Amino acid sequence: MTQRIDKAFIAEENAKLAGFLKEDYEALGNQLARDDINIEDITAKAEQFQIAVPSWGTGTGGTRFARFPGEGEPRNIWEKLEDSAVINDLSQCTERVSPHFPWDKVDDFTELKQTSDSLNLKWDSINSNTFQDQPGQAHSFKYGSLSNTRAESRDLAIQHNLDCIEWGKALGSKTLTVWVGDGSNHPGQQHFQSAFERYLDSMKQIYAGLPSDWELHIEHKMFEPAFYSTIIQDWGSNILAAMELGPQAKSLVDLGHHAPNVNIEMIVSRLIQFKKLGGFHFNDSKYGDDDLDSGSLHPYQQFLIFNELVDAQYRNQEGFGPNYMLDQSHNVTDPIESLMNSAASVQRSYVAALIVDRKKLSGYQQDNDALMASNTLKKAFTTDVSPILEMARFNRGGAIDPIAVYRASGYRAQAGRERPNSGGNGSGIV
Ligand SMILES: [Mn+2]
Repeated sequence: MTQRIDKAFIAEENAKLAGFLKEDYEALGNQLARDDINIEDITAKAEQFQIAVPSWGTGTGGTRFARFPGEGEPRNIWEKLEDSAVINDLSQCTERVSPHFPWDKVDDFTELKQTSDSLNLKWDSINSNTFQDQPGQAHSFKYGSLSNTRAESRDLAIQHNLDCIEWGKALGSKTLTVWVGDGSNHPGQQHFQSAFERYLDSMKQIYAGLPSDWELHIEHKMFEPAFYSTIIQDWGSNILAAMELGPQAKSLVDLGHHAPNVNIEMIVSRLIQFKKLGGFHFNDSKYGDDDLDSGSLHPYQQFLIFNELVDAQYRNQEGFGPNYMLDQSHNVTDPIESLMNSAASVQRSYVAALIVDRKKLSGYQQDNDALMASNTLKKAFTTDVSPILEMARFNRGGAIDPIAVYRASGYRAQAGRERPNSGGNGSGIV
């Protein structure tokens, strides 16, 4: 097993930066105090923030053209857990891993749970996979899974999701996320209503197998692999399905799964209002489902989404408690570095949203003072909250500068020596 990064090494590296952090933290604390914000309160909340890492994100991603494997890629779920542990040890906000089945399927789930426990990791939402055929599969998903016209294919897809629930129970998960590639590529290929009825009928059978303390998250996506229509195309189809299924069914928002320029933060608000926001897949994009690193292109959009989330928290909105997860594809960076960077980027949006003056904002909204309302958000967004993020990590025993410590540790080179023959490992192209 690859050695994790030693705690003493993290402390040694932190010692080089602790003096600067103290100065920066004090300066920011004084700045926030002018607006009656206690920096310690914000830091305490930052320390509680958690975002899950996708197991498949620890390997190099790819496109439909090619995949360029990286050095020392994890070859199985055990090695994905090792990398996830490194990410969490340094970042201190990624204690949960979201698995994808059957890619991460093992013979002994008790052993897998024991391993994750030993690495201080927990399990987030279980992701089922009915968007590809497995070797030797009796009935194909070529023309859809849960909405397939043939009952044999639908039954296979339903059973796989029920299996995922059983595996998830063994791991201590409480959520099943269902995304299907079902749809059509030609006008007329599919009868829209009949296909949606078949999908709902299948989902009802999965919902019936859900333990009472679990949630079923439905993920929408407007295109790909079906390019004319998809069964759960948008948040409208998504919430309709969730409402049809029942209170344990909620909608999941993947930032890259919308039409260009859609106002995602408003969708988030609507889903919160009707107790249907289940969770997020964070990533960023310029054109479509690019799966770029979170906050790399549209940090303000990410902040505006968190503005809605923190607002719901602030108002103690009933039924609010979404799962946060990264869902990215790392093609040209070290996945461990990208995941640490992205987790911190999402955490930054959360912290910035915490320092929005909500009383003032509400007053400006009531008075229709558009400029000052907008400036109130901008003021929080443009405040550099880096010292809070660094202090939160430092207080929890993580790294003040995770990327620098990771690079200094030589972990990747060591993984390269210990994990030869990287190849088809179920990473990336999702
Ligand atoms: Mn996703």
